[in-house]
Amino acid sequence: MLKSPPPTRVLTMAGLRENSFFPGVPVITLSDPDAETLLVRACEDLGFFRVTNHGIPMELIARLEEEIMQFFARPAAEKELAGKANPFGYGCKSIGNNGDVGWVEYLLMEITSKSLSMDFLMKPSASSLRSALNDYILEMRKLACQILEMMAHGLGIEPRDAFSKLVMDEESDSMLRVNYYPPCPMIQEQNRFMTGFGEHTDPQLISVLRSNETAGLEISLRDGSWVPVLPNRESFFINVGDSLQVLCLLPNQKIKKELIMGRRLVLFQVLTNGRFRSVRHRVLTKGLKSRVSMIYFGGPPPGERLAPLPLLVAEGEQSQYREFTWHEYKSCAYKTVLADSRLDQFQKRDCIAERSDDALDFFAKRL
Ligand SMILES: O=C(O)CCC(=O)C(=O)O
Repeated sequence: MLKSPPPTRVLTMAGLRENSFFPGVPVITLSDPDAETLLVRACEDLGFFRVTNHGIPMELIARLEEEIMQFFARPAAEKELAGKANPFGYGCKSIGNNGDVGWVEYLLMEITSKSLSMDFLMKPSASSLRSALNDYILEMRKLACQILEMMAHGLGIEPRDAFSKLVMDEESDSMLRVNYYPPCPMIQEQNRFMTGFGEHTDPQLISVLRSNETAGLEISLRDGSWVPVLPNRESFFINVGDSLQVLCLLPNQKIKKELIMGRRLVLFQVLTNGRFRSVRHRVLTKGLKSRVSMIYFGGPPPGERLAPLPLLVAEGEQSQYREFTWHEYKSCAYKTVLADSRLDQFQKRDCIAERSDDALDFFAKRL
Protein backbone atom coordinates (compact mmCIF):
# COMPACT_ATOMS: atom_id res chain seq x y z
CA MET A 1 0.00 0.00 0.00
CA LEU A 2 1.14 3.58 -0.56
CA LYS A 3 1.35 5.03 2.92
CA SER A 4 3.06 8.36 2.51
CA PRO A 5 1.37 11.52 1.20
CA PRO A 6 1.49 11.92 -2.56
CA PRO A 7 4.78 13.04 -4.04
CA THR A 8 4.79 16.71 -4.91
CA ARG A 9 4.98 16.00 -8.61
CA VAL A 10 1.63 14.18 -8.57
CA LEU A 11 -0.75 16.93 -9.60
CA THR A 12 -3.64 17.77 -7.35
CA MET A 13 -6.55 19.74 -8.65
CA ALA A 14 -9.74 20.92 -7.07
CA GLY A 15 -13.29 20.30 -8.16
CA LEU A 16 -13.77 16.78 -9.50
CA ARG A 17 -16.98 16.74 -11.46
CA GLU A 18 -19.51 14.41 -9.89
CA ASN A 19 -21.93 12.35 -11.97
CA SER A 20 -20.74 13.82 -15.21
CA PHE A 21 -19.70 10.71 -17.05
CA PHE A 22 -19.39 11.04 -20.79
CA PRO A 23 -22.53 9.57 -22.38
CA GLY A 24 -20.91 9.15 -25.79
CA VAL A 25 -18.72 6.06 -25.25
CA PRO A 26 -19.95 3.58 -27.88
CA VAL A 27 -21.19 0.33 -26.36
CA ILE A 28 -20.81 -2.51 -28.84
CA THR A 29 -22.38 -5.91 -28.38
CA LEU A 30 -20.02 -8.25 -30.17
CA SER A 31 -22.89 -10.49 -31.34
CA ASP A 32 -24.73 -7.55 -32.93
CA PRO A 33 -24.96 -8.03 -36.74
CA ASP A 34 -23.85 -4.40 -37.14
CA ALA A 35 -20.95 -4.74 -34.71
CA GLU A 36 -18.21 -4.45 -37.38
CA THR A 37 -19.56 -1.20 -38.75
CA LEU A 38 -20.00 0.17 -35.24
CA LEU A 39 -16.45 -0.83 -34.28
CA VAL A 40 -14.98 0.97 -37.27
CA ARG A 41 -17.01 4.09 -36.56
CA ALA A 42 -15.94 4.05 -32.90
CA CYS A 43 -12.26 3.69 -33.91
CA GLU A 44 -12.56 6.65 -36.26
CA ASP A 45 -14.49 8.90 -33.89
CA LEU A 46 -12.99 8.29 -30.45
CA GLY A 47 -10.51 5.45 -30.78
CA PHE A 48 -12.28 4.05 -27.74
CA PHE A 49 -15.34 1.91 -27.03
CA ARG A 50 -16.82 -0.61 -24.63
CA VAL A 51 -17.64 -4.18 -25.59
CA THR A 52 -20.28 -6.40 -24.07
CA ASN A 53 -21.24 -10.00 -24.77
CA HIS A 54 -17.54 -10.79 -24.99
CA GLY A 55 -17.78 -14.34 -23.70
CA ILE A 56 -15.05 -14.00 -21.04
CA PRO A 57 -16.25 -15.81 -17.90
CA MET A 58 -16.84 -13.43 -14.99
CA GLU A 59 -15.34 -16.04 -12.62
CA LEU A 60 -12.02 -15.76 -14.40
CA ILE A 61 -12.05 -11.97 -14.09
CA ALA A 62 -13.10 -12.11 -10.43
CA ARG A 63 -10.40 -14.70 -9.67
CA LEU A 64 -7.69 -12.49 -11.14
CA GLU A 65 -9.00 -9.39 -9.39
CA GLU A 66 -8.90 -11.25 -6.08
CA GLU A 67 -5.32 -12.39 -6.72
CA ILE A 68 -4.28 -8.86 -7.67
CA MET A 69 -5.79 -7.41 -4.50
CA GLN A 70 -3.89 -9.99 -2.46
CA PHE A 71 -0.65 -9.17 -4.25
CA PHE A 72 -0.91 -5.41 -3.67
CA ALA A 73 -1.89 -5.95 -0.02
CA ARG A 74 1.49 -7.61 0.65
CA PRO A 75 4.32 -5.73 2.38
CA ALA A 76 6.46 -3.62 0.03
CA ALA A 77 9.47 -5.91 0.45
CA GLU A 78 7.47 -8.88 -0.87
CA LYS A 79 6.11 -6.95 -3.84
CA GLU A 80 9.60 -5.80 -4.68
CA LEU A 81 10.57 -9.44 -5.21
CA ALA A 82 8.86 -9.03 -8.58
CA GLY A 83 11.84 -6.85 -9.53
CA LYS A 84 11.87 -3.12 -10.16
CA ALA A 85 9.78 -2.15 -13.17
CA ASN A 86 12.47 -1.50 -15.79
CA PRO A 87 10.28 -1.73 -17.73
CA PHE A 88 8.89 -5.05 -16.46
CA GLY A 89 8.32 -5.69 -12.79
CA TYR A 90 6.73 -3.94 -9.83
CA GLY A 91 6.42 -0.17 -9.82
CA CYS A 92 5.24 2.23 -7.16
CA LYS A 93 4.44 5.87 -8.05
CA SER A 94 7.17 6.09 -10.64
CA ILE A 95 6.02 5.22 -14.17
CA GLY A 96 8.85 4.59 -16.61
CA ASN A 97 12.31 6.14 -16.30
CA ASN A 98 11.59 9.67 -17.43
CA GLY A 99 10.08 11.28 -14.37
CA ASP A 100 6.39 10.37 -14.72
CA VAL A 101 4.71 9.75 -11.40
CA GLY A 102 1.21 8.77 -10.36
CA TRP A 103 -0.76 7.61 -7.36
CA VAL A 104 -0.46 4.01 -8.46
CA GLU A 105 1.25 0.71 -7.87
CA TYR A 106 1.55 -1.67 -10.76
CA LEU A 107 2.94 -4.86 -12.19
CA LEU A 108 4.03 -4.73 -15.80
CA MET A 109 4.54 -8.14 -17.35
CA GLU A 110 5.95 -9.19 -20.68
CA ILE A 111 4.06 -11.95 -22.49
CA THR A 112 6.41 -14.33 -24.23
CA SER A 113 5.43 -17.49 -26.08
CA LYS A 114 1.84 -16.97 -25.03
CA SER A 115 2.46 -16.86 -21.28
CA LEU A 116 4.00 -14.64 -18.66
CA SER A 117 7.66 -15.07 -17.95
CA MET A 118 8.81 -13.51 -14.72
CA ASP A 119 10.98 -15.20 -12.16
CA PHE A 120 8.83 -14.26 -9.20
CA LEU A 121 5.78 -15.86 -10.83
CA MET A 122 7.63 -19.17 -11.01
CA LYS A 123 7.84 -19.42 -7.21
CA PRO A 124 5.36 -21.84 -5.57
CA SER A 125 3.97 -18.97 -3.47
CA ALA A 126 2.89 -17.19 -6.69
CA SER A 127 1.30 -20.23 -8.35
CA SER A 128 -2.34 -19.13 -7.99
CA LEU A 129 -1.53 -15.60 -9.23
CA ARG A 130 0.44 -17.07 -12.14
CA SER A 131 -2.36 -19.42 -13.11
CA ALA A 132 -5.01 -16.64 -12.95
CA LEU A 133 -2.80 -14.33 -15.02
CA ASN A 134 -2.02 -16.96 -17.64
CA ASP A 135 -5.67 -18.01 -18.00
CA TYR A 136 -6.60 -14.35 -18.33
CA ILE A 137 -4.07 -13.50 -21.03
CA LEU A 138 -5.18 -16.46 -23.14
CA GLU A 139 -8.69 -15.02 -23.14
CA MET A 140 -7.42 -11.48 -23.73
CA ARG A 141 -5.43 -12.53 -26.78
CA LYS A 142 -8.52 -14.23 -28.22
CA LEU A 143 -10.71 -11.21 -27.54
CA ALA A 144 -8.17 -8.74 -28.94
CA CYS A 145 -7.82 -10.85 -32.10
CA GLN A 146 -11.58 -11.21 -32.51
CA ILE A 147 -11.96 -7.43 -32.32
CA LEU A 148 -9.01 -6.79 -34.66
CA GLU A 149 -10.55 -9.17 -37.20
CA MET A 150 -13.90 -7.45 -36.95
CA MET A 151 -12.17 -4.10 -37.49
CA ALA A 152 -10.31 -5.37 -40.57
CA HIS A 153 -13.45 -6.89 -42.05
CA GLY A 154 -15.41 -3.74 -41.26
CA LEU A 155 -12.78 -1.73 -43.17
CA GLY A 156 -13.03 -4.12 -46.11
CA ILE A 157 -9.48 -5.42 -45.58
CA GLU A 158 -8.65 -8.91 -46.81
CA PRO A 159 -7.48 -11.17 -45.30
CA ARG A 160 -9.41 -10.42 -42.17
CA ASP A 161 -6.46 -11.46 -40.01
CA ALA A 162 -4.32 -8.61 -41.41
CA PHE A 163 -4.12 -7.04 -37.92
CA SER A 164 -4.77 -10.02 -35.66
CA LYS A 165 -1.94 -12.09 -37.13
CA LEU A 166 0.48 -9.54 -35.65
CA VAL A 167 -0.81 -10.29 -32.16
CA MET A 168 -1.04 -14.04 -32.82
CA ASP A 169 2.56 -14.14 -34.06
CA GLU A 170 4.95 -16.12 -31.83
CA GLU A 171 7.11 -12.99 -31.65
CA SER A 172 4.23 -10.64 -30.81
CA ASP A 173 5.41 -8.04 -28.33
CA SER A 174 2.43 -8.00 -26.01
CA MET A 175 2.19 -7.24 -22.32
CA LEU A 176 -0.14 -7.14 -19.36
CA ARG A 177 -0.27 -4.37 -16.81
CA VAL A 178 -2.21 -4.54 -13.56
CA ASN A 179 -2.67 -1.23 -11.80
CA TYR A 180 -3.72 -0.62 -8.23
CA TYR A 181 -4.71 2.93 -7.29
CA PRO A 182 -4.92 2.99 -3.49
CA PRO A 183 -7.40 5.17 -1.63
CA CYS A 184 -5.93 8.45 -0.48
CA PRO A 185 -7.91 9.87 2.46
CA MET A 186 -5.88 13.07 2.39
CA ILE A 187 -7.35 14.30 -0.91
CA GLN A 188 -10.73 12.80 -0.17
CA GLU A 189 -11.16 15.30 2.65
CA GLN A 190 -10.25 18.20 0.41
CA ASN A 191 -12.50 17.24 -2.51
CA ARG A 192 -9.46 17.20 -4.75
CA PHE A 193 -8.13 14.67 -7.13
CA MET A 194 -4.77 13.78 -8.51
CA THR A 195 -3.07 11.97 -11.30
CA GLY A 196 -3.19 8.21 -10.96
CA PHE A 197 -1.78 7.61 -14.43
CA GLY A 198 -0.75 10.55 -16.59
CA GLU A 199 -2.17 11.24 -20.03
CA HIS A 200 -0.82 9.14 -22.87
CA THR A 201 -1.71 7.06 -25.88
CA ASP A 202 -0.87 3.38 -25.93
CA PRO A 203 1.91 2.63 -28.43
CA GLN A 204 0.76 -0.90 -29.32
CA LEU A 205 -2.05 -1.94 -31.70
CA ILE A 206 -4.88 -2.49 -29.27
CA SER A 207 -5.46 -2.37 -25.53
CA VAL A 208 -8.16 -4.34 -23.73
CA LEU A 209 -8.89 -2.70 -20.40
CA ARG A 210 -10.98 -3.97 -17.54
CA SER A 211 -11.42 -2.22 -14.20
CA ASN A 212 -13.43 -2.56 -11.05
CA GLU A 213 -16.34 -0.17 -10.40
CA THR A 214 -14.15 2.72 -9.23
CA ALA A 215 -14.20 5.67 -11.61
CA GLY A 216 -11.07 7.53 -12.69
CA LEU A 217 -10.44 6.77 -16.34
CA GLU A 218 -10.80 9.77 -18.64
CA ILE A 219 -10.42 10.07 -22.39
CA SER A 220 -9.61 13.07 -24.51
CA LEU A 221 -12.03 14.04 -27.28
CA ARG A 222 -10.98 15.47 -30.63
CA ASP A 223 -11.35 19.02 -29.32
CA GLY A 224 -8.86 18.25 -26.56
CA SER A 225 -11.42 18.22 -23.73
CA TRP A 226 -11.27 15.47 -21.11
CA VAL A 227 -14.31 13.41 -20.20
CA PRO A 228 -14.72 10.82 -17.45
CA VAL A 229 -15.70 7.28 -18.40
CA LEU A 230 -18.33 5.44 -16.39
CA PRO A 231 -16.69 2.22 -15.19
CA ASN A 232 -18.35 -1.09 -15.93
CA ARG A 233 -16.89 -4.18 -14.36
CA GLU A 234 -18.66 -6.57 -16.73
CA SER A 235 -17.40 -5.02 -19.95
CA PHE A 236 -14.05 -4.40 -21.55
CA PHE A 237 -12.90 -1.04 -22.83
CA ILE A 238 -10.90 -1.04 -26.04
CA ASN A 239 -8.28 1.58 -26.92
CA VAL A 240 -6.91 2.01 -30.41
CA GLY A 241 -3.12 2.15 -30.07
CA ASP A 242 -0.65 4.27 -32.06
CA SER A 243 0.44 1.31 -34.19
CA LEU A 244 -3.09 0.61 -35.36
CA GLN A 245 -3.54 4.31 -36.08
CA VAL A 246 -0.51 4.15 -38.39
CA LEU A 247 -1.72 1.00 -40.17
CA CYS A 248 -5.10 2.60 -40.80
CA LEU A 249 -4.02 6.09 -41.63
CA LEU A 250 -5.33 7.82 -44.68
CA PRO A 251 -2.41 9.04 -46.73
CA ASN A 252 -1.57 12.67 -46.58
CA GLN A 253 -2.16 13.35 -50.26
CA LYS A 254 -5.78 12.47 -49.93
CA ILE A 255 -6.30 14.89 -47.08
CA LYS A 256 -4.77 17.67 -49.16
CA LYS A 257 -6.95 16.87 -52.14
CA GLU A 258 -10.14 16.86 -50.16
CA LEU A 259 -9.23 20.11 -48.46
CA ILE A 260 -8.80 21.83 -51.79
CA MET A 261 -12.25 20.66 -52.80
CA GLY A 262 -13.34 22.82 -49.94
CA ARG A 263 -16.46 21.13 -48.60
CA ARG A 264 -17.10 20.69 -44.91
CA LEU A 265 -18.88 17.38 -45.54
CA VAL A 266 -15.98 16.01 -47.54
CA LEU A 267 -13.53 17.16 -44.93
CA PHE A 268 -15.47 15.35 -42.22
CA GLN A 269 -15.35 12.15 -44.23
CA VAL A 270 -11.64 12.52 -44.65
CA LEU A 271 -11.21 12.89 -40.93
CA THR A 272 -13.29 9.89 -40.11
CA ASN A 273 -13.33 7.53 -43.06
CA GLY A 274 -10.66 4.92 -42.68
CA ARG A 275 -8.62 6.86 -40.20
CA PHE A 276 -8.35 5.25 -36.82
CA ARG A 277 -7.37 7.36 -33.92
CA SER A 278 -5.30 6.29 -30.94
CA VAL A 279 -7.05 7.61 -27.89
CA ARG A 280 -5.32 9.84 -25.34
CA HIS A 281 -6.36 8.79 -21.86
CA ARG A 282 -5.43 9.21 -18.20
CA VAL A 283 -6.56 8.18 -14.75
CA LEU A 284 -7.48 10.68 -12.06
CA THR A 285 -7.99 9.41 -8.59
CA LYS A 286 -10.24 10.98 -6.02
CA GLY A 287 -9.01 8.84 -3.21
CA LEU A 288 -12.30 7.43 -1.97
CA LYS A 289 -12.02 3.83 -3.08
CA SER A 290 -9.23 1.80 -4.59
CA ARG A 291 -9.27 1.28 -8.34
CA VAL A 292 -7.94 -1.88 -9.93
CA SER A 293 -7.41 -2.18 -13.65
CA MET A 294 -5.85 -4.80 -15.86
CA ILE A 295 -4.83 -3.97 -19.37
CA TYR A 296 -3.74 -6.34 -22.11
CA PHE A 297 -1.62 -4.56 -24.72
CA GLY A 298 -1.55 -6.41 -28.04
CA GLY A 299 1.62 -5.47 -29.89
CA PRO A 300 3.25 -6.52 -33.17
CA PRO A 301 6.54 -8.44 -33.48
CA PRO A 302 9.62 -6.20 -33.00
CA GLY A 303 10.66 -6.28 -36.67
CA GLU A 304 7.19 -5.44 -37.99
CA ARG A 305 7.24 -2.46 -40.31
CA LEU A 306 4.58 0.04 -39.31
CA ALA A 307 3.11 1.66 -42.39
CA PRO A 308 -0.39 2.19 -43.74
CA LEU A 309 -1.69 -1.07 -45.20
CA PRO A 310 -1.12 -1.04 -49.00
CA LEU A 311 -4.82 -1.73 -49.40
CA LEU A 312 -5.64 1.60 -47.81
CA VAL A 313 -3.17 3.55 -49.93
CA ALA A 314 -4.26 4.44 -53.44
CA GLU A 315 -1.79 4.72 -56.29
CA GLY A 316 0.39 7.81 -56.16
CA GLU A 317 -0.33 8.40 -52.49
CA GLN A 318 2.24 8.11 -49.77
CA SER A 319 2.38 7.66 -46.05
CA GLN A 320 2.72 10.64 -43.73
CA TYR A 321 5.38 8.79 -41.79
CA ARG A 322 8.85 7.67 -42.62
CA GLU A 323 9.29 3.93 -42.40
CA PHE A 324 9.84 2.51 -38.97
CA THR A 325 9.54 -0.77 -37.14
CA TRP A 326 7.73 -1.54 -33.92
CA HIS A 327 11.12 -2.01 -32.23
CA GLU A 328 12.12 1.54 -33.22
CA TYR A 329 8.81 2.96 -32.09
CA LYS A 330 8.91 1.17 -28.77
CA SER A 331 12.47 2.33 -28.12
CA CYS A 332 11.32 5.87 -28.73
CA ALA A 333 8.36 5.36 -26.37
CA TYR A 334 10.69 4.28 -23.58
CA LYS A 335 12.75 7.43 -23.99
CA THR A 336 9.85 9.87 -23.85
CA VAL A 337 7.51 11.04 -21.12
CA LEU A 338 3.98 9.66 -21.04
CA ALA A 339 2.31 12.76 -22.48
CA ASP A 340 4.59 13.08 -25.53
CA SER A 341 3.05 12.70 -28.97
CA ARG A 342 5.56 10.13 -30.09
CA LEU A 343 4.20 9.60 -33.57
CA ASP A 344 5.12 13.19 -34.43
CA GLN A 345 8.78 12.17 -34.32
CA PHE A 346 8.21 9.80 -37.23
CA GLN A 347 6.30 12.20 -39.40
CA LYS A 348 7.72 13.38 -42.70
CA ARG A 349 8.50 17.07 -42.48
CA ASP A 350 6.22 18.17 -45.32
CA CYS A 351 3.27 16.37 -43.82
CA ILE A 352 3.20 17.99 -40.42
CA ALA A 353 0.80 20.83 -41.14
CA GLU A 354 -1.63 18.68 -43.08
CA ARG A 355 -1.84 15.94 -40.54
CA SER A 356 -2.50 18.00 -37.47
CA ASP A 357 -6.12 18.00 -36.40
CA ASP A 358 -5.70 21.64 -35.40
CA ALA A 359 -4.77 22.49 -38.95
CA LEU A 360 -7.78 20.60 -40.26
CA ASP A 361 -10.07 22.39 -37.81
CA PHE A 362 -8.55 25.65 -38.92
CA PHE A 363 -9.47 24.90 -42.53
CA ALA A 364 -12.87 23.50 -41.62
CA LYS A 365 -13.87 26.76 -39.97
CA ARG A 366 -13.12 28.59 -43.20
CA LEU A 367 -15.07 26.33 -45.58
O1 LIG B 1 -5.98 2.17 -15.03
C1 LIG B 1 -6.55 2.47 -16.05
O2 LIG B 1 -7.78 2.44 -16.15
C2 LIG B 1 -5.77 2.88 -17.28
C3 LIG B 1 -4.29 2.78 -17.09
C4 LIG B 1 -3.51 2.97 -18.34
O3 LIG B 1 -3.87 3.74 -19.19
C5 LIG B 1 -2.29 2.18 -18.55
O4 LIG B 1 -1.91 1.40 -17.68
O5 LIG B 1 -1.67 2.33 -19.65
